[in-house]
Amino acid sequence: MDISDEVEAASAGSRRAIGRLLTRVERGERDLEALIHPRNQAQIIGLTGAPGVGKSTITGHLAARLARRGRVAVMAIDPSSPVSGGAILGDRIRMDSVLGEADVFIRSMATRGSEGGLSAAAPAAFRLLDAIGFDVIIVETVGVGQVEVDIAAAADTTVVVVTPGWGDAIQANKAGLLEVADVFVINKADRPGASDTRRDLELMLDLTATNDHSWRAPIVATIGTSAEGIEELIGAIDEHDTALEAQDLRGQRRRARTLLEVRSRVGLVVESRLDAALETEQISARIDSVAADGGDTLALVDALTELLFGFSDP
Ligand SMILES: Nc1nc2c(ncn2[C@@H]2O[C@H](COP(=O)(O)OP(=O)(O)O)[C@@H](O)[C@H]2O)c(=O)[nH]1
Ligand SMILES: [Mg+2]
Repeated sequence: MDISDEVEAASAGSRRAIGRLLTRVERGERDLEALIHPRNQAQIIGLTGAPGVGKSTITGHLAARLARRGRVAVMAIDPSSPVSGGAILGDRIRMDSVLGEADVFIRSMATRGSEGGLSAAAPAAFRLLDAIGFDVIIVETVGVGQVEVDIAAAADTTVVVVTPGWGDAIQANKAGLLEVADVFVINKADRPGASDTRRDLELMLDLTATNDHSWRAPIVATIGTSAEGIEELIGAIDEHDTALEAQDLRGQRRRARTLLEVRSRVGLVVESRLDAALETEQISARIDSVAADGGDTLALVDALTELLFGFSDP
């Protein structure tokens, strides 16, 4: 099957074709680019938070309900494990157990040590999924690394999931999740401490400088295991979506995704050039000499910058 047939089949709903196209996107294949025409229609929902807070369970519930409105795709991004590994398998099990009969496309992406690659591939995958007709894209990322937070933050609506318990809200704050949250979920509200966590979040929101658009992230309590609060969560996501629309901010989110992808791709090029330069005999010898005799490290940095970009920053 050539690529244009694949695009056609994917648009018609073939899971295999969608999977193949996403693999092409992950590889950064250029031929695909000319064939996909963004509709800018898909609503992208990012879910992030620490491992184990219940993101996959909630994602499954959201996907099942939103599938009544249109075509839903889920991307589960895991920072560490290879595709066959534990966390991603856990994502699938958790999602499948709540999806029921819902027709949802699920794709797992592993970082496999290439974080830059992931932050390029994820926005590109959103573009593809939008182009081939998905109405909703839910992306689950672990809210620990910068890349994972960046990807979730580039969604139209970013949902930050925390659980009750001492300091969880504070951890989320430390990880930079407070600033990127459009909606907060306190999941596992069946456990003690949910109201304390809500109070902590409210306090931190009071202290966080609000940007000029007047959205304050609502806090929704959920119980993933029984789907309690999921309708309320969808309500909060819809409200944020309406606010984005009303304030003409959807384009800004799209710009953030474009920026993330472009920056990551250029970053990858620069990195590979740098790696190659570091391995040349000349530079390698200078590193040896600076390390051994305490030469001028900054002069070496200048030399490398000159080599890579044709200028050095004095
Ligand atoms: N007690 C309780 N457990 C939950 C709740 N939601 C999810 N879990 C459980 O928490 C564990 C981790 O859930 P998972 O969705 O995989 O979390 P993720 O790592 O954030 O994706 C699983 O065993 C879930 O069944 C909840 O509301 N209450
Ligand atoms: Mg998960």
